[in-house]
Amino acid sequence: MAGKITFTMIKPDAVKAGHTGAILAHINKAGFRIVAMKKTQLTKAAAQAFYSVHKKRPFYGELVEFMTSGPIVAAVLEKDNAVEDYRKVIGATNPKEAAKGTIRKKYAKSIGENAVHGADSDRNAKREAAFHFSSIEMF
Ligand code: 3AN
Repeated sequence: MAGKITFTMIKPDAVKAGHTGAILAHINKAGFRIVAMKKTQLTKAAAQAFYSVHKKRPFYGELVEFMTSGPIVAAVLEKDNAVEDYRKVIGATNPKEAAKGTIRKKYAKSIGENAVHGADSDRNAKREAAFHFSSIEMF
């Protein structure tokens, strides 16, 4: 059975551009409950560890650089079928290919600076939530 939890980050481009409030409203309207949330800035070591699955990809260095370039908003979200449904809400990785009305279509600039992160599996959602929040920070 699909899990009820997913993990998201509003990335530095969207935070810098002032889209945090609109993106959180979009998330709420799509039926997600915020279980945990914080504004923070990733250190280089934290970003490298968070994206370690992408270590061999050509964009890894660029991704770590970008994700540490300014504050992010990290959040754990709850809804039935959370991971899959949230991937639909955010849209394709490349905003040019993202469906109309999705967060990335509305707020993302490019494939690298794409406004939000969404976990891609239940296992990663749990890992990523635990990376940013302790059990007493989730409600
Ligand atoms: P998604 O975030 O849609 O799950 P992934 O897991 O393939 O996409 O990529 C993780 C992150 O790496 C993306 N959110 C994006 O910021 C960055 N990224 C992916 N592909 C590229 C690319 N071709 N060039 C630059 N950055 C990329």
